[in-house]
Amino acid sequence: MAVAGCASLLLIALQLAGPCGAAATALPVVINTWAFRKATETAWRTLQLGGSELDAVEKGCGQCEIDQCDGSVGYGGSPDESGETTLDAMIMDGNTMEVGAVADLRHVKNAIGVARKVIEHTKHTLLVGESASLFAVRMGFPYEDLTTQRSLSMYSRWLNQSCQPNYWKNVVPDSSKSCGPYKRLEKVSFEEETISQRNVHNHDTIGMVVIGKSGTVASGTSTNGGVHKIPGRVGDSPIAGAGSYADSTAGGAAATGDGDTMMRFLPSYQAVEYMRMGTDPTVACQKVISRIQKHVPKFFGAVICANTTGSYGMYLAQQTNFADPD
Ligand code: SD4
Repeated sequence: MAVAGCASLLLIALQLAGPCGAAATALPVVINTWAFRKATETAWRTLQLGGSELDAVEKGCGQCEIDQCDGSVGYGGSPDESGETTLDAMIMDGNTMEVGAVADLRHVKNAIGVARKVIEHTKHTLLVGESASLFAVRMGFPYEDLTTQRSLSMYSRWLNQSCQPNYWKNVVPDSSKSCGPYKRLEKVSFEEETISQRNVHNHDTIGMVVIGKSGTVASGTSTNGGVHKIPGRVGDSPIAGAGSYADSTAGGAAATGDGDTMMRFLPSYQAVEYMRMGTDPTVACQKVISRIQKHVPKFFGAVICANTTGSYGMYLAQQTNFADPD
């Protein structure tokens, strides 16, 4: 049996047969954001070895956490304003509609593994912060430092350039020129963001959709979020319907990009709903991106979509005036 691989900068897919892209119709299918091929292959292998769709998502995204994919997944990336790496992840079962998620997870590397334990060992959906870390330790995950030489030097470079860029506004001292600590300005102005720090170079979350032979859908994400984020910030990735969504009666979708914007629109949920109505996956992805662009033209992000026949597609909103952080 030949496995057809299909890769671009934004989407990688593995499927038993059929041409790359939206016309393919074979199950199972594994798709994920970005060119994280090892993650795709790990998920695929998991299915071939008899693992479930959830196992495949967990192992596939977990591979990226081990590999620190593009520095945007796993430990040692995206230091926040205090220099710490924190992780967001989720996993969703499209049969039972159960979700397990962790956000602002500290000191534990395998975020999607912990998210899976939230499904298996709790009646909750989302655990956050240091309390999520304590839960992880109870579940047997090691408690360790997520800082690396790379994240330390990113952090000190940022301090040396007056904490630029950052995510503050309407504060004193002027956050576009100086480091904090900041205090709020009495007069709040609503100026448009001029230069975005979110772009194709620093937003490489893994989002994955796996559809098994029988049409069972699972999805998941894992990320270390935005570089130099304000401590406590949680993005779209651990939020069901935002970071990813799975429904075995329709399909699955996952998002990558500017989570602060994307989470307001629940693009993964919306894309699955379009596919439920019969919309082609590429068009479903495009429609949800266009809806966000109507409100936030400069937003950067992408969505990948797959339906239960094994067709898949993606759409990318790429702004052109971004600043390269490196
Ligand atoms: C976030 N959406 O935390 C994530 C980052 C990301 O590709 O997608 N990177 O906003």
